[in-house]
Amino acid sequence: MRLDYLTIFPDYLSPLRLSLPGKAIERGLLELYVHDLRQWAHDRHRTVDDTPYGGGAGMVMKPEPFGEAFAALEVATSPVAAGTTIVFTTPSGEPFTQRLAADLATRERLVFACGRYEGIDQRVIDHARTLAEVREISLGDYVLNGGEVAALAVTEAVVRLLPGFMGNAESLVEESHEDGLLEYPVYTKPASWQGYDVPPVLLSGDHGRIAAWRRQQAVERTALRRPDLLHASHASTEWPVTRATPGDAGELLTLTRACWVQEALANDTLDIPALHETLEQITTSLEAWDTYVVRSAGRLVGSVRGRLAPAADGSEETWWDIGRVCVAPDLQGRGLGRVLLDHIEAVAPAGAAAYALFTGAHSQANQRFYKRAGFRLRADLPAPPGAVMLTKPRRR
Ligand code: 6GU
Repeated sequence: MRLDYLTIFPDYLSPLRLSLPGKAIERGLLELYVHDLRQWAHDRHRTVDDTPYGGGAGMVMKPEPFGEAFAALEVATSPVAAGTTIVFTTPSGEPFTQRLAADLATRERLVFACGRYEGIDQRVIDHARTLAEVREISLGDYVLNGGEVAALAVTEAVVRLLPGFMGNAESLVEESHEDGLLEYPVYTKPASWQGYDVPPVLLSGDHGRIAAWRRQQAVERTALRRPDLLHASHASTEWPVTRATPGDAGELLTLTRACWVQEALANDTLDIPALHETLEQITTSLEAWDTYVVRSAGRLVGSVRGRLAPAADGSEETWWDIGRVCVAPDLQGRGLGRVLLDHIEAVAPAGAAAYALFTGAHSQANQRFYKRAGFRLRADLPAPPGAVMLTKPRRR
């Protein structure tokens, strides 16, 4: 992985050479370059900011130095979705999460643009989107003086996920984090310290009881400190998947439209045919497809469907075509997509030799999701314009 940083305070990023990224550099897993943005400011004072059009407090970072920097660092990739992500650290960005870190860890190159003052001229971000994938990321709901600390935090979270950086044991811990619960409390020797005893169950040697205790502790902690997470993480075990009925058609239409619109925006596509599907078509499709839905607090929040079809590779096999894996936009990233995918695979009839599905050719996040679930890209098989096929052999 290659990391570039654009900042007016290069020294602020010197911790990158220490500890974790430092080790990754030594091992050849990482190349890292910190650039002083002022080298692309050419007036006598090497000015990088100016007053905001329309008035208001503070200063705005000028577009030209960033523009020159992107050109000098050759950040453009083609297609735009491939390889490189430009990260703008800003308090008005999307919240930084473990999931986002995992996503960034799959990229070949990250270019961090650290904002200072009141922000960066919007045209820099608009321009960046024509060069590479762009993420605007915030650490949380508070304001730092600049994006440098955020870039450090994002870097540390991403680098520790790079393949080959940490042992397998740690990557498994990562998985458990991703189940959306806070960590359970941990203890080490001595068993008794200043009158405080380690919970006896941990000394019992009974791994089943230990696992159950830890799970319960994690749930209790999460309920106390982050009830917002608990709702979601519980959902992965409590979201019941049920067969769709004709009465679900209206909500299915709403849900799939929300997903398609999101997909269209993510792919810079103005239109996709499925957006025009009517209520009647959805209702009729319930006969041709085995469709399943998930409800949370009464609301339809997930859908998936499957049907048997001749294999797309021209063999004599029958495949299980999977479609419409949709998760309500506000519940994405919490495991519901995986619940739906696991379910539709599990209900495939005995005759199916493989699973097959289409996703957007430029939907990096979708493709990563399916790859993590065992699907492989099939460039050798036909797909509608703008889409790619992925398949996964059925395990028996
Ligand atoms: Cl990424 N930047 C700034 N300036 N403040 C923040 C932040 C980022 N995340 C939280 N607060």
